[in-house]
Amino acid sequence: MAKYLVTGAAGFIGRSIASVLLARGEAVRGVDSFITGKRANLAGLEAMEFLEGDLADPPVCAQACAGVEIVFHQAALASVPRSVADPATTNRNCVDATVNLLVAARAAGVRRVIYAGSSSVYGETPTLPKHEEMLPSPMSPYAVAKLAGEHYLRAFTRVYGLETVTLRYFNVFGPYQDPASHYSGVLAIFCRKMLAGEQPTIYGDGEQSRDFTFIQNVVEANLLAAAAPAEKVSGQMMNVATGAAVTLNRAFDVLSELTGYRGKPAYAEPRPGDIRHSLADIRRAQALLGYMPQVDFREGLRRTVEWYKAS
Ligand code: UD2
Repeated sequence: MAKYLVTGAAGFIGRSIASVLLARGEAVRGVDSFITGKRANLAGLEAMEFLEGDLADPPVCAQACAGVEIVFHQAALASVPRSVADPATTNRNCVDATVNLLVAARAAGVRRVIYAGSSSVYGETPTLPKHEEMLPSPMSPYAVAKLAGEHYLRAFTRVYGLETVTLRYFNVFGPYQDPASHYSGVLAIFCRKMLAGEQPTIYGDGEQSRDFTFIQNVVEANLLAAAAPAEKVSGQMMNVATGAAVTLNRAFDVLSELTGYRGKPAYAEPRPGDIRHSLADIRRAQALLGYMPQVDFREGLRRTVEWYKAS
């Protein structure tokens, strides 16, 4: 019987967590609807018990949670512009799915749920770095949905005693991130295009910045959140990032070096719902989890480019 459940196991972050758990010899179940997850991402995860299904269907959640002790809830429709184009579908796949999962987790006697939160919940507030005491100010339907999920987790801790932890990820990138959709993360899109010799487009002037976080740091934070004592972490939310901001223009320059791309980027209108600057204060995750980012932006990007080249 699986001890761990990874939702969104055919997605970028989910498959990365599952892979490390399996390498440790853990019994893992994965669930994915393939709305954005890819079958190809399951390669190498053959030891995982896999369930195809949509968490917006309560019976799928019940089946997924049966016998499980710890859930890594990574399934989501992760994209600001997708949520701007279709808020109801984002709500279904982020909010309904999360509530259904929590109800099933409680019914199945799951001990802890770790949730993929998002830096987008901070919104366009001038304070930098963003720290967890700040009042959230979500700007996009996606940010609202991610924040609603956090609140549901906390409510389930308060009213039912389910252990929950929210990790607010800041712009995660790395191997297995889908580069092919226009809803993909910017670094994945740029890697694919620049390796193919195609011109990438920067929305806005390129001076917007992000605390781009390499996947390995995020996986590590999840494992720490699973192992931390409940009295320290249950009902808490914390930033998971590197604590360093990089502008898109700078990211483009580093990628030019790493990919050998010789051209200039195209510039287009800024994207609606976009945030200008995002940078995390990571002291809470350091204090509560002992989290320290192991891989910095440049090294992470180097590994990512190597991976896209090889795949
Ligand atoms: C948000 C969250 C992030 C995560 C993610 C899920 C913030 C600060 N971050 O990421 O934590 O939850 O949503 O999807 O809210 N861009 C271009 N060219 C492109 C694609 C994007 O210039 O081809 C720009 C885009 O306009 C934005 C930046 O790159 O200014 C980053 O965009 P993104 O879609 O990679 O991620 P973002 O910041 O919306």
